[in-house]
Amino acid sequence: MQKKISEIKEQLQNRLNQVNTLNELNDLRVEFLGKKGLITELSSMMKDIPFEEKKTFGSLLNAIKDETNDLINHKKETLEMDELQKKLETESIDVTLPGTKLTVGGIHPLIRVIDEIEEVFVSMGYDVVEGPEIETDLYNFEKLNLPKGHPARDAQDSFYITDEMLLRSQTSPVQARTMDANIEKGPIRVICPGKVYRRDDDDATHSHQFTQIEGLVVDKDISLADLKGTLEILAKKLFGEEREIRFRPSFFPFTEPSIEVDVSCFKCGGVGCPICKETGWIEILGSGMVHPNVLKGCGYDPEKYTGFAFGIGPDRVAMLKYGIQDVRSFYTNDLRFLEDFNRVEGGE
Ligand code: 2U9
Repeated sequence: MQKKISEIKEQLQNRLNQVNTLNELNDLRVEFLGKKGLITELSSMMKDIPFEEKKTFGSLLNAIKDETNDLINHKKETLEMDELQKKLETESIDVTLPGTKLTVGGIHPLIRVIDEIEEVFVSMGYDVVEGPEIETDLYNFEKLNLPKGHPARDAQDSFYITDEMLLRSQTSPVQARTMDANIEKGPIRVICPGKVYRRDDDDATHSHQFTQIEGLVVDKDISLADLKGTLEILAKKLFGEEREIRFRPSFFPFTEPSIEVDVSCFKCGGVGCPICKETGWIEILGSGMVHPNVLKGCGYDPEKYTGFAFGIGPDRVAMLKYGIQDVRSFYTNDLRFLEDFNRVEGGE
């Protein structure tokens, strides 16, 4: 019997040395201590042992059971520790590694200019109003004193969808809608930024899609002096406090008188350089006093109310301010252009 126990012990030790996983260890436990295990089988021999030896045999049996349990449990602990160690090694986090860089978008140059202009006018109490890009002939032309047959509504210049619908060719219909919608026919102070569309062959200075910001003030006793003071503030905020503006007579169907506005060159200060084509002045804005027909057409009495309006092209302003040579770069979404611009303009 002693021999048998020694054999089992030796066998257990050999098998334990071969075990590498917890699953294998479980199989081994069944093999030795399970219902049909080697040690359990040994217990069944008790009935054949002479009475006087039963006690010794029982003690040996208990001892080998305890020893086997201890050895298996110890092996279990070792395997569990190994597993944990492996996990710690493979899943460890190196806190000194540099973080994953998140790509953050920048603000588009046109939006920067639009934001800047909006800020100037919002600080003077204007509302920012947006409107539809698909417009009716009525609001895009008719209400703006552009009757049918006027050269500016020539199909060459606009994208007509039907006889009565088109992609707006200017943001002016938004102001016309604002006047119409004002039930009390009271004062208005708005700027209207947005995309506009004209049939044009795209090149470095022309785009069939571009942006505009138009402004409209309607109130009692609004004069050209108000227009001049307002646009002077805008020019200084956009191009520097030393800037001056000058008026030149012009013609727009929706304003009378109509005025083009030049700003003294921000590059040379007015002495002449390539940016201002040696004139010292840069043409920036169109403006004028709202035509009485436009006021009337939108429900305002031109005897009681006057107003001024202006339009500015953020594309042109951005090109001048940031030295951008090709208007198409605003619309082609070339990341090299946008990223380059963001670096210059206080991105990363
Ligand atoms: C209403 C009444 C009057 C808006 C005006 C201009 C002059 C103008 C151009 C400047 C640069 C367009 O983007 S641009 O090419 N705009 O010259 N716009 S007055 O006059 C209005 C608009 C709406 C109801």
